[in-house]
Amino acid sequence: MTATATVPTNKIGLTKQDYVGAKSTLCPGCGHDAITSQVIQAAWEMNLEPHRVAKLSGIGCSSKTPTYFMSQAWGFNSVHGRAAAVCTGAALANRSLINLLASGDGDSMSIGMGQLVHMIRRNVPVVYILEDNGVYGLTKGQFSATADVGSTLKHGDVNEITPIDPCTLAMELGCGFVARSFSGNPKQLGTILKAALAYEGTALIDVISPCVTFNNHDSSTKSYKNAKDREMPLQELGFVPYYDAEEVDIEAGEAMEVGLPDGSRLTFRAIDKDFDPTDRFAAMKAVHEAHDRGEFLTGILHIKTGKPILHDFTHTVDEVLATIPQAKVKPGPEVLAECMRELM
Ligand SMILES: Cc1ncc(C[n+]2csc(CCOP(=O)(O)OP(=O)(O)O)c2C)c(N)n1
Ligand code: SF4
Repeated sequence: MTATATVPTNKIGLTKQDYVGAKSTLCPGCGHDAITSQVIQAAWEMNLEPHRVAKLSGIGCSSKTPTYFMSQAWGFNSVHGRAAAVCTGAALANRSLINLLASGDGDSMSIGMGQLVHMIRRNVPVVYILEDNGVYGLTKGQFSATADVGSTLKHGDVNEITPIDPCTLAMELGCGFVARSFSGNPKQLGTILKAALAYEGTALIDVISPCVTFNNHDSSTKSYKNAKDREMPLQELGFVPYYDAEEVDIEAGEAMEVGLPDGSRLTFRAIDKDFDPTDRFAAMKAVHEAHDRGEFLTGILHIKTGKPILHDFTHTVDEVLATIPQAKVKPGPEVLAECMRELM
């Protein structure tokens, strides 16, 4: 007789399969699908309740990502560049939602830039995954605003325009969780995603995610080969989830530890000993300097906990807005008449 294999479940009794979405229709080998796998793994390990998750996106190959994870979560595939605004609205309407947003460098850094910067200023609670391939994949591979100077398109066009770095931009705006990873580095990406889920406020993760169809040739700085050669991890990251945080001792040594709002703990064993992720200005400088050397730093670039978030600024109520009775939110005719009298 053969023993029946039991499928592992997480703390809320769900299997990893419960976090999977529809089958991907992206090109085989697209970096975005490697990111989806890590989102599924992190959501499962972090015991997310699917009915509490809002998946938001704009338009682009990257913006299809939410379709490929957590079928049972709420999804809103908005128009190009508007995911941040829709997410801000969702957060205001229901503060118990866990917001997961997937966007592209085209979606975020051009048409959606205004939305993104105001989302960061307001510190909207969201894990913002920016799937960065340096091109507009969906519309056949034109340069995006993150393309490096000197990087070429498949047919030889050279980008001459200075790129925008989403991470230094986010740090400039005061974002308290800024990370960069590479879709070819699943271990690091998975840890960063779990830490972002344990964070409160906007967590921006820029993930270099090669477009195998339009931007994976040797003279592109965002090809798999170039990204592998140029990636410089800053730290060996460790994550102790909230449910183990009491029991697990952090190894003594050079590891720095940051407590996260949900009780989880993030540890950093520095590879670059001079790098301090709590010092935002030093982090911005280090990112720029690495870029000038032709490298890109990965890991947690900046972290600051305890910052006020959207709900502190706007004094949102705990109740889900849609459940508040009309009589409580709609001023009656007397209030309206009083307003009119004041205006006369
Ligand atoms: C208002 C509007 N303008 C332009 C487009 C065309 N468009 C669709 S996706 C896209 C860019 C996609 O690039 P990116 O966000 O980097 O995602 P990727 O496909 O590379 O993952 C553009 C310009 C559109 N859909 N809507
Ligand atoms: S075109 Fe590029 S970004 Fe779009 S699915 Fe294909 S490989 Fe991915």
